[in-house]
Amino acid sequence: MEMNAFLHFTVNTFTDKEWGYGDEDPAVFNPTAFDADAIVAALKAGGMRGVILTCKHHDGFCLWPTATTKHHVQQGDIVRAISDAARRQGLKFGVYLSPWDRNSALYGKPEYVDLYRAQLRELLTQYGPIFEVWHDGANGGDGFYGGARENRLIDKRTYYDWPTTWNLVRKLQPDAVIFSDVGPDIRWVGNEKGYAGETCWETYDPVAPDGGPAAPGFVREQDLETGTRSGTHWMPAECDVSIRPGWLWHEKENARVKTPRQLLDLHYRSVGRGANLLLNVPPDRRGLLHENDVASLKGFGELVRKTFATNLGRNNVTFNVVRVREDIRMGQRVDAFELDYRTGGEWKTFAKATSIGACRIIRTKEDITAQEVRLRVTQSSAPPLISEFGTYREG
Ligand code: FUL
Repeated sequence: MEMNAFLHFTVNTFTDKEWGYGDEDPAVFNPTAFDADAIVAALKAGGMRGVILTCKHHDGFCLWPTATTKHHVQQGDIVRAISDAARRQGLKFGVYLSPWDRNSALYGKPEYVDLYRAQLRELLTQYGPIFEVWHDGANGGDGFYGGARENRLIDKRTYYDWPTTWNLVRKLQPDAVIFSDVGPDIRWVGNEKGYAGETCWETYDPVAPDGGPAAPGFVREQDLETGTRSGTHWMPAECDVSIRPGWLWHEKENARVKTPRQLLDLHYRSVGRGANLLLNVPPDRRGLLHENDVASLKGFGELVRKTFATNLGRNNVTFNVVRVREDIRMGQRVDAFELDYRTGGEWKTFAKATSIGACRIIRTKEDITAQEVRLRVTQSSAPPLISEFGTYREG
């Protein structure tokens, strides 16, 4: 998929918070000009292929009229509107459902896990094909909890019984990929800044901070950026990052939207390191993306399209971007490689790197004009299978 959008939209949009406590009046969620098609069109212009919506964030407010709680949208169905708009415009739709629920009186008890699964069942059966299911690792702490207003800590390793939940996802949406700190299909990259490690293996074996079995929210974070070369799980990284400082829309951050160039740099450091970029663009109180975010997405989409529109190939040309791909259906084979160019009779090395995987992008510091460019695999775990090797000029 390479690039997907994240939509953080909930009561917090209206209370100016990042994390709602769970005691918000559902009536505060009142977008005045909600337009799912306009949101999706802006994401599409940014080059996004899928969109993942926070159907329920930590505050417990559900964006669809769920039968599991009264704490949900008063009118309409935001999940329906976004999923329909996505499909109409050719984007895939995915769901974020926060395991931590600061509204539910049941949170911390075994019954809550049943409720969480019932919510997931609604989302996975009523909104068409789901391409990704996103389980957040932020889990447990203080909250409203139906009026108890207390601190509730859970054992992250055992409380949710994740394998049972993941089996349910497999059964209801066999084609969906499951995201969490520990997969099972794609892993968190270990930071919320939008970049993967300079070396980033598609393989990874989850390890807990204490060396034992890991779980969402209970993982040795420093391993995630790089993965595990000898790992037995094929679990590529996903880089979640917001276009703004916060995940939710805040008026005061309207002037702090990342520029198209900053986003292009993130593209190089996420997609260009074999990972997915999951770019959050939060709707505002109108239920639209702010004009600054829309402009930035448009500029970013154009930059990526222009940059990779023409593979300059072997025609004595000037380039500053190289893109290489391995045929990952046959695994990740290359351990290290170098790039050389020839001007006249002389070959010069201009880049040395390690992992390739699904995609590797090298942005050179300066423009290079060459008669020939070559890729030398200096170390590999099996015969290398390069499926793409192109030179480009940044747009
Ligand atoms: C974190 C959450 O606590 C943030 O609010 C946000 O949803 C981010 C994507 O994940 O763990």
